[in-house]
Amino acid sequence: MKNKINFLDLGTQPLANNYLAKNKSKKRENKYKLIVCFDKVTKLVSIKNTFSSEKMFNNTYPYRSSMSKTMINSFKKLSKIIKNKYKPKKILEIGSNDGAFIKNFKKNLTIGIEPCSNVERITKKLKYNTYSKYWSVNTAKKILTDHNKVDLVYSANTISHIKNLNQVFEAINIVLNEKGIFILEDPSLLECLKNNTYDQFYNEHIYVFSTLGLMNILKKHNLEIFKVERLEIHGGSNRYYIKKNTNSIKLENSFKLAIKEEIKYGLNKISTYKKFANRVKKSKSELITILKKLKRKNEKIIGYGATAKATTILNYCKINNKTIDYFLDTTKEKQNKLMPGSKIPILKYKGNLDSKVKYIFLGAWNFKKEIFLKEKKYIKNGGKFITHTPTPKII
Ligand code: JHZ
Repeated sequence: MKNKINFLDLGTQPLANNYLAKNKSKKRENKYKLIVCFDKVTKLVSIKNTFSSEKMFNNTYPYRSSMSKTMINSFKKLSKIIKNKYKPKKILEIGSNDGAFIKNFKKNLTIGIEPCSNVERITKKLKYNTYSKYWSVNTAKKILTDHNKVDLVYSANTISHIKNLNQVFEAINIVLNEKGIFILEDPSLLECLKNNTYDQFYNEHIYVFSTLGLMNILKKHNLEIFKVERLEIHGGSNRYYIKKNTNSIKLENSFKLAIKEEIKYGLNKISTYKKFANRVKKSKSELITILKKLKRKNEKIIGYGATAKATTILNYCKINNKTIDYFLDTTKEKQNKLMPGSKIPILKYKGNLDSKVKYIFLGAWNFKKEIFLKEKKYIKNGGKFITHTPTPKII
């Protein structure tokens, strides 16, 4: 703990994916102090107060990976590369959610691990080989017994959600072939700092990884990153290609470049994070100013995409339903519920936006391209979006 320095305080927050039923709006929510810290030794950035996996990922989990075309296309593209380049006989996905990735493969080729049983049921129904379990050494041993070792492990937006990284990587070593590849994909800390997307921090994102930090933890488990692919997805993610260090694949330039760029930006120094924290404070006051100005003119503002990330912004900036009337979302499990903390209602996205709405707060800013394309009529008719990244503005 001595090595960890707190650098950002995002206030008191509810659990981000804990959408409230309308009749439970008076119920006291579980809240915590969202503080972000930097580990001087490992260079990992993590949140200070965490919840158990059972509290966050259970049989009422609302998030579905298949809700965006961008995600579906990204998984499709990667699957093609995997099939052509690595030709694995067995693939394991950690955090298989509703099957957006594994659906690109034959059923006998993949194994999925998804702890949220309500979500895992979706892939089980489709006859995919999925387990409703948390990723751990015990789960890895079970996979080994049932299937033997695998050639490829893939995990997107999941490893950063697990506190005990040592156990995560120990478990990877159990199931991965000596020549196997582990592909890990998560939001990039560098992009988060560059774009002031402080909403990447919430209870589920225990870590926001840099190549530097991840490399240090992997090293302890004789695992090494040999390639880093930069993705636009989720506002800038890194796809890390990892191997056992007994595997003779050589380190690619992209890995060396990623490290170089992170050091150049200062991801190894606390001063960089302190500067980011100052920018976050400024971002908060600028966003509040924009919203207040619009409300003074009696403008109606709604939200688009009831994301987990939006919960951090709404609660940090103390925005409630006096400012944003409602959020629209395509996810059935979120509709007719209330945003955590701010209690802003979430309505079903039906395709045509209310013509009285001139301003939309972009909760799903990470799918801006997809959403702007979908809403070109609204934009053509003068409709505006409000975003907080890279700096708060109306676009
Ligand atoms: P999206 C979740 O975070 C939780 P969130 C989790 N912790 C994580 O890491 C990421 O996902 C990967 C809606 N939408 O992906 C669908 C529309 O309504 O940014 C989703 O509810 N219309 C596991 O919640 C939300 O927006 C659309 O056109 O921050 C997007 O959520 C589109 C494109 C999306 O993740």
